Amino acid sequence: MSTQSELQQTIEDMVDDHRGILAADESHPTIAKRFKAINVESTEENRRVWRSLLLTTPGLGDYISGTILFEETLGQKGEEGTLLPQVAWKQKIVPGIKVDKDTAPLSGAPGDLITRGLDGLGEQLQGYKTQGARFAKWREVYPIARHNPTPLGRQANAEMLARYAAICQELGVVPIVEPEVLMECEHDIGRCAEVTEQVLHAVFHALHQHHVSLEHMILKPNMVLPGKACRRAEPDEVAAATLRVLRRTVPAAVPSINFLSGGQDDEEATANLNSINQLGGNAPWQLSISYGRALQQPALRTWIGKTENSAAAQQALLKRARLNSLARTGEYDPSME
Ligand code: 5MM
Repeated sequence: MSTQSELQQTIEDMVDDHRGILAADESHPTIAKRFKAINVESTEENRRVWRSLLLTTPGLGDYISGTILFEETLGQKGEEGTLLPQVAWKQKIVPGIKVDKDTAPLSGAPGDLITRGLDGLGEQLQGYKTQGARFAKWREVYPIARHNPTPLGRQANAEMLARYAAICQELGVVPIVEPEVLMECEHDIGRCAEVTEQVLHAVFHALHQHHVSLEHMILKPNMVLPGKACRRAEPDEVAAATLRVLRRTVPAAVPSINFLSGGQDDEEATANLNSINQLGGNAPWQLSISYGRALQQPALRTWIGKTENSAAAQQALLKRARLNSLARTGEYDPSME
């Protein structure tokens, strides 16, 4: 199969009008934090058990079309001895891989960050492909402050995302491009809109310069939200602000926009997606999810590391996946919770 056909097939398998992506790609420090909250130690075996529980949830493939995995998970097996990427694909959930590493301060731009991991990425991706990964994900992180992100920060981060995406596509791997403007700040929704618009503008400029095929990528942005220290915005306000920014910056050739949840609670993230789809019904892209916490948190709190809670935890995951699927068509209502 040519790389072009591989890319097209993966997009067709991942993008439709009712499913979304499950982000289960927490790095070791992040999963340790999530497990600590439920008093579970982050051992390789516990991570395997948890991620196997997620991917073997009966019916999950009705609502989830792709899952982002961490490197370790690609080589782990479920209880029946099947490799987890194959377990996912049994339910028509396309397995993918997080390839970004940690972040570091960006020299010359105090307050801005840059993500590491580009060295040797091509070789790594070839290995991940043999393990079943058909798409990849790279996240750049943008904290908001009075002078951040700086123009240099926006440009350098966009360049990284574009170089990563071009490498992926050369190898027939669909890139998820994730520029995350953080919520953990004190800004209002207007400032988030301003920054997100600048960031996405720089990202699509860089993608164009690096000849990235927009038809064969997925954008994973933040919603436009006030910082956590501010009052919470209503879903219709979030939807209007988010769609305004996306319409100004994201070309219609991009097939799907899959939001991260970014620290919103699970019901808030579903309500916001619902309003975005109600208001954006005529948008040129699918408007979907690539949630980590907002899909996993209720299941994690139900599981608390105990085998006897596994089935209930899977039901909790399935409920969030189903409600977010309803939100894809604007049919979610908080009374369904
Ligand atoms: C922003 O984080 C991504 C989406 O998760 P949320 O919906 O919870 O915001 C997520 O895919 C993230 O990139 C991974 O969990 C990896 O994060 P770390 O911080 O471990 O690299």
